[in-house]
Amino acid sequence: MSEIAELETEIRSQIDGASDEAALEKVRIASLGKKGSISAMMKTLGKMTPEERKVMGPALNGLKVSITDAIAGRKQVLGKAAIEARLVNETLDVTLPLRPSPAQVGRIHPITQVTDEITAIFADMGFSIAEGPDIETDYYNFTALNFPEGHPAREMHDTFFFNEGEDGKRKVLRTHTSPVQIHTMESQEPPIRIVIPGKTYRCDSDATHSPMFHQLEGLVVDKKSNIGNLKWVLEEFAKAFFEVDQVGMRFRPSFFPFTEPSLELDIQCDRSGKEVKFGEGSDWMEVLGCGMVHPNVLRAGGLDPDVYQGFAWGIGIDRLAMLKYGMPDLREFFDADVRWMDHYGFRPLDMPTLFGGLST
Ligand code: 2NL
Repeated sequence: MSEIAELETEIRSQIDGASDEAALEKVRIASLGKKGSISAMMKTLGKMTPEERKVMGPALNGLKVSITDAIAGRKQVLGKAAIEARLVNETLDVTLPLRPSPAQVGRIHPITQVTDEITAIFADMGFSIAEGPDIETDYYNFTALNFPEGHPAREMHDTFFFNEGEDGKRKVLRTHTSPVQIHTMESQEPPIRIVIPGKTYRCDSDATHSPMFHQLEGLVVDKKSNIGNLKWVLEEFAKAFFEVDQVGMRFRPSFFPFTEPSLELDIQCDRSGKEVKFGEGSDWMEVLGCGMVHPNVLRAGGLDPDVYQGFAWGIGIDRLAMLKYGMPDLREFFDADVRWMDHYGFRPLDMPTLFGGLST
């Protein structure tokens, strides 16, 4: 067999043996490329006699054309095979169920939900939301709120104290959100209409007490704010929160250092059935504490009690969440158990609004 025929046989067997397009490209470079075997043979033409060249020239050209064609043919076959292999491997079963999105799986914690519900109600009445730090000075947590030093009322709050600071004083984890109202009175001219949701801390733990809990306080200060206004605000709140048209209310005298008079609000309820019904019935349920702001507290806020007067209230968010959504043990709120969250949590896109129905 001539040299050319031998080379052709060898290259054709390499072409047939190429299992993919990359391998075929290697064969092309090794034969037709600048340094390829066919190109090398072409270069020998110059050293041949004219007679030899007359025979070898057309033969080599023929080889080049036939190998080029063979590679193109093989390339087509391999390309088709590659697409077919992809079609087999990359099948998509469109009948499989979709994986749920994070917005479908995630849950809003009942405390967040109830905080959003309560703030939506007061925002609708024209209240602003105020916030402040969890770590407070003794002055803002107690003294400014009419708890004199050494006064037994300080013992009512099982306070978490920090170690002494450089000034020899011990900061505290706020035992209520009331320090925020003092900061607001110091920095803002009346009329003041604010609600303050937030975390509060007391050293206490059982089925209805957690060392970290949540409060929402409200404060109104103006020249003529009175207890009639307070009663209306709380009645509108109770109707909206418990999602009823009428609510029987009862105020009982109480004591808080920062209000005078101090009152506790009960709403009527019915516990005869499986679930508690709010707004009507023969039972009463304690909902919140309130009162007229004590003159000493107005003074601490930089306001003249002969010019201004105000009312305030404090709601335990965790307790209200337990009442409204029937959760028996407060400690489960903070266990971070996904099964509990799945059961009691709320869907993230169902935002509480007054027009949409708070809890739907
Ligand atoms: C309760 C009672 C209450 C307030 C909080 C308040 C704040 C200022 C002035 C006057 Cl700056 N009052 N807050 C008033 C009455 C009651 O909370 O038992 N909450 C769970």
